[in-house]
Amino acid sequence: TLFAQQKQIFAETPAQQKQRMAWWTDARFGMFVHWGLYSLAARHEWVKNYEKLNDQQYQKYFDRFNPDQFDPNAWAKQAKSAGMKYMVLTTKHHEGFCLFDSKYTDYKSTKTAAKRDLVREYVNACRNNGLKVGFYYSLLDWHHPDYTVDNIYPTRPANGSDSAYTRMNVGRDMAKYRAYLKNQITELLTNYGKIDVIWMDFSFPNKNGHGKGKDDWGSIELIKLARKLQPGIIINNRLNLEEYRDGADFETPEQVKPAELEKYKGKLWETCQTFSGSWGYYRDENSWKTHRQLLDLLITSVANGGNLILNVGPTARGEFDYRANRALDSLAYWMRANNKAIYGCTYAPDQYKTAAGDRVTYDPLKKILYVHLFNYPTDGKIGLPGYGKVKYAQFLHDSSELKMTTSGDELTLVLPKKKPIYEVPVLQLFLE
Ligand code: FUL
Repeated sequence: TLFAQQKQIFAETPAQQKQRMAWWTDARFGMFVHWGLYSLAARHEWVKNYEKLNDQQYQKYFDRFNPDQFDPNAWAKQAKSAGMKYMVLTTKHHEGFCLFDSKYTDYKSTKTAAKRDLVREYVNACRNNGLKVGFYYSLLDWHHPDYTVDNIYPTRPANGSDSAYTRMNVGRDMAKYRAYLKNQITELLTNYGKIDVIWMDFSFPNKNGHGKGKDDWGSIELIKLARKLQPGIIINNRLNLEEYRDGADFETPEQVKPAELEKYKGKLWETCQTFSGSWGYYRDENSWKTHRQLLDLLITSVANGGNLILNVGPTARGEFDYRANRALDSLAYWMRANNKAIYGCTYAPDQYKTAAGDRVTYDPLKKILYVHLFNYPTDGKIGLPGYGKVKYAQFLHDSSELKMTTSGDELTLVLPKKKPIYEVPVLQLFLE
């Protein structure tokens, strides 16, 4: 099989991998945090690239960085109360600014008015709140003098022709940049205790014409290093290592619609999603997802056997946007009552279908089905064909009994005509 032909760089069987990742597959829900100098520009984390800002033009954000309201404990509390079990913070995004005290650069938070290792405080806050700790780390670096720009992801010169890129790369030494990556990954995975997830972003050498081999970030070396320094760590798939079966642990469908998640069924995956259209704080972005859309993403992820990581872009002062807080509070309210239908759950055995729009999740250890009613019936009943084996039924949020009758393989439940207060009420159906 293809699987057997794939090269192995980490001595682990699939069963061991499953065990190593058990907390993550149970957790189902995490928080991404994109924070950096772009938070001051407040108009997308790619602003340096999109607006073709050079280092001098971008320098003002470094000079003005002063996150006086930074309180990672407050972040972690918000994540925890929303029912999230892990966090992933951008220790360095594409702009190159480090939120940690790296020995290998001065482009870091300790050299700004913040004067602090923000990553260290974040790590402590996660641990103090019982959350698993994740690091995002960008392989792209629009600041490093040896990072080789290319045709697709450079800070483009305004009239960027191919020869202009070639000229920009004169004197840049990718080997030195590779050493920098290794050094920083070593710092991150050595100086902060046990790290649970590393989310490297992103390397696609030889793909789509990108790099044509010359921009190799040394992905295999980085993966080996990460596995050596933190044997329990979970690694995402953005290091272009698909031929190495244990190079990556999970797939990362980005900003996909709920309907597209079905094709990942049976794999290990986490969909990353923004509350609005940007990862970094974007003051004037107004396309915020509704509570219902967020629940759809969460529930549909679990119903297809995956995780959801929702992103917050804190302001330059270090606080969550009030719009993010409001969305998180609504999720907290729903999760408090309904999280049993999320944690440890996955897709249900095939026979359990739902009406269009509704979803079903399943707890395989407890043998409990959870039917998520996106379209609540107002006629006082619901028919569920294929659910004839159900032994007992109740609402999840208050454990109130739902009277049931079975005829053949169809289950019929009596529901109150008035929809419960939750945006998506959940039926809890016991198979044993
Ligand atoms: C992308 C990045 O370019 C975005 O800025 C963001 O970090 C997202 C999670 O991954 O590839």
